[in-house]
Amino acid sequence: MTLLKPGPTSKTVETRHDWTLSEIQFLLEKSLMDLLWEAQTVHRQANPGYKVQLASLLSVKTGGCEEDCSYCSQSIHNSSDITNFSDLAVQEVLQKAKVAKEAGADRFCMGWAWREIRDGKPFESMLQMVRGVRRLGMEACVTAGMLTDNQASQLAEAGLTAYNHNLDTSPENYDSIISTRTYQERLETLEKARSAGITLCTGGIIGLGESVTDRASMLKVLANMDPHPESVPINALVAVEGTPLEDMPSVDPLEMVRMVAAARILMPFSRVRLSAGREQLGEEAQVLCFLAGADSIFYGDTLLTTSNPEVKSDRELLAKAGLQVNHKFHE
Ligand code: SAM
Ligand code: DTB
Ligand code: SF4
Repeated sequence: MTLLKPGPTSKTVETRHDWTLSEIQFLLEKSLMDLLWEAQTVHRQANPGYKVQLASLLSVKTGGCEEDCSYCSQSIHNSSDITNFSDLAVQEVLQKAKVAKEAGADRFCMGWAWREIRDGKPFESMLQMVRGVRRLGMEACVTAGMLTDNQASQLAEAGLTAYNHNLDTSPENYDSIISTRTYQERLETLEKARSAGITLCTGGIIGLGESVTDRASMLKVLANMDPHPESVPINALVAVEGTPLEDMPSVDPLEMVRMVAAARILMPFSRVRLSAGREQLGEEAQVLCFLAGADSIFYGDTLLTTSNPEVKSDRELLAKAGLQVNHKFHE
């Protein structure tokens, strides 16, 4: 009996930046079996071995944000209960980064609930945090709203690996979700980070009430960036009490699988991050997302203000699925 070993196929992966809306919508609406096959064909060539990056997330400055993002617990326009948080100091943050590294993470992402980065002491602390995380040998990612060219170059100089700023949804659906910042401003923020030599982490959320065409349209903006964003987080809405979207029905897990698969096909060499909403997905759907091309998760018991699967259960899941991680776990 001849055993067929799984391995790369002879077809080479093509990287394109000219995807049309109808091509992308066609992918999203394809038979799930065909979509998964196509995504796997790409993923096995781009990421042989199914390595998964573990990224830990920490909210450094929580709540009180002036923006009105209708999904977000941290907006002053919403009434979610997040009163127990206080801003974290440099040493506290670096201690948490060290713990995350020892737990197996190799990327540390820090969040500030700001409309835009402010100069002065908080920014100096941010730079120190970035330097400290890099000194630990981890990738450092910051998400803190809009930024200036000068701030972007200082962050680049401090060694920042990636700047996270999500598109969230399609240009067409955007105004129904956020009114205090424009889509164009989001694109300009990404451009500033890119010009300073920082890699981009940008993606979006499903489950906001958008149509399949909206999902395709958001993916089109991402996939037609040249170069592609190095990291593309796909979030499922976590419907937080006190936000206008608190009563949204939870996302069908297979819709996440479709988004991940489409993102993988469109951006073969980007990291596709299975982000918020994993608790609602269940193990089987997460495994399908890994098959479809997800190659990173947020790892740690909390996201920014909401919970995430426990480290222990994530380790078990990765082991059960036979996925490789970049670092060994330190018990
Ligand atoms: N204030 C910064 C900004 O908006 O860029 C950084 C923090 S913000 C919380 C980062 C991203 O997390 C948002 O753009 C959004 O895509 C995602 N996010 C926030 N709340 C979420 C929720 N309840 N469910 C799913 N994703 C969420
Ligand atoms: C991203 O796309 N998702 C992460 C990270 N980038 C910053 C944030 C998810 C937040 C989920 C809701 C919360 O915990 O407040
Ligand atoms: Fe503020 Fe970011 Fe939340 Fe929007 S998503 S309200 S910008 S913290």
